[in-house]
Amino acid sequence: MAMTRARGLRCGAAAALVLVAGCSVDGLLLGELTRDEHRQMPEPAPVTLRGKAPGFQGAPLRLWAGSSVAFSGKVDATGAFALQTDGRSALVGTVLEAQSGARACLALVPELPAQTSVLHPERVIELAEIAPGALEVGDVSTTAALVLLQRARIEGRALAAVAPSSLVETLIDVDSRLRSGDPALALALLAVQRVLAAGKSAAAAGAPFDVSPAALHLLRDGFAATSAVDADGDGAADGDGGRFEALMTAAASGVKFAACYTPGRIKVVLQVRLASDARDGNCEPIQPFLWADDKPGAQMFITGGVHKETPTCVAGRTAFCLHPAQIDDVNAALGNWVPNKVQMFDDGSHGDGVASDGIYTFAFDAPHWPAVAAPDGAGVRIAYKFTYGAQGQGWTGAEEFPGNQRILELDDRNNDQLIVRLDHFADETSNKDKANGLFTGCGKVTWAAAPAEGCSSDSAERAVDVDGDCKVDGWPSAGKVAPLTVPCP
Ligand SMILES: [Ca+2]
Ligand SMILES: [Ca+2]
Ligand SMILES: [Ca+2]
Ligand SMILES: [Ca+2]
Repeated sequence: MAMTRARGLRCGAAAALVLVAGCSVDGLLLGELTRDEHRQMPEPAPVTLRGKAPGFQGAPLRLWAGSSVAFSGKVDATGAFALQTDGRSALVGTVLEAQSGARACLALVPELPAQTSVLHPERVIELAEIAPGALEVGDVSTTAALVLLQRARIEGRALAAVAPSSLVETLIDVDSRLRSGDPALALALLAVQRVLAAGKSAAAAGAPFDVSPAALHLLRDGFAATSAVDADGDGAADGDGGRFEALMTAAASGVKFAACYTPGRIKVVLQVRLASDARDGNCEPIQPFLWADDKPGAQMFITGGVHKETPTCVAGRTAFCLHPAQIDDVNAALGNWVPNKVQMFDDGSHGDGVASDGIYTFAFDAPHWPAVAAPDGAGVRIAYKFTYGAQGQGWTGAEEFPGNQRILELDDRNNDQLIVRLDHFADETSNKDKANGLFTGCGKVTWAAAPAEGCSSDSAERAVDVDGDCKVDGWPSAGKVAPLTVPCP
């Protein structure tokens, strides 16, 4: 009876907001509600992460998401903990830290799920069940966490940008190799144990580890200097975190993020940088507001769809082609050429790597095959354009340039199972299709499989210059977007 009553109330509340998937209780998924920004949604019950951190009785606990603390709690007097999250956030690639003075232990948490419904009761999840090797937060889990963190740093990725299933597989691999005495991992474990021992020194100051992606060293220089730690065991105090870092890098170089990828589909990450100091492909300053208005409160949007030169499936071509339903899906994801409808994000959400860095992100899933595998070398091709304006506004005063579109072939050039394309807003020298301003080009842009003499084929993902010195810096970071994976067989 009570349940029926609760359902009735729930339904009424939802109907009073905006219609979401009808008024069925089962349709009241948090994802739906949060996506549509229903502010008055009821709070879900918390999700609680439970585990053991022996030796850290009474110590504070922090759950790090990148460089910020997502949730915090405390280890109890018996060395156990129950860290409560709000049940609203699905946390991927976080690092749990128990810290007592200058001692700290870590555990990598591949994925801490959100509640799937506001009706679910509090959910308790055991750390050991979701983080292989983390039976307790101790030296072994610390070593595994640091090695995976270092692996991600080597690859220029955030832990959150590695698929949770890959983190799980890799933790299993690292844990089994730690137990079987893999030499590089054994040295890493020994280094962690020396850091833990050095943390007991009265002179040691501060938390030993820095798990933020931008950390200079995983072992803080300040800790190394005050604790006189000898992580590499050469008999001399290290002085800074460099020796520890080298050991973690050596261990991480033998580790790979194991993953099996979703066949036939790929995650596409479109990014645009809006900045006054950006330079175009001619090394000339870009004027971001040549066509768009620089209005207060304007937001970044993307729109586009499947390019008409994408092979479609017909009687004579049944592979390396798109079916009408697939074309409709991609068109819908990209906003089907309606301007100022599909918002991009620069607040660290929706896969955006860094909040407020002027790089806006939009990520979606698309059908995919390697272009080189197709008989005519054609992959899935899309066209798109950025607009900077108000939700629902038309093209005028919002689009980066009129009469043109940007073109992109979904071809994974750096083999990271992602298509990542970083453009500068209003850059008329990049993949702008018709009136292209690149001095070394021919005024238009071609597909890679159909090059034309003197023309640019800047129509795929590519390495970029992000700091405006006109020298390419490398592949753009995918931010927090992970490849599409399936559990490995
Ligand atoms: Ca040393
Ligand atoms: Ca950003
Ligand atoms: Ca790629
Ligand atoms: Ca550069």
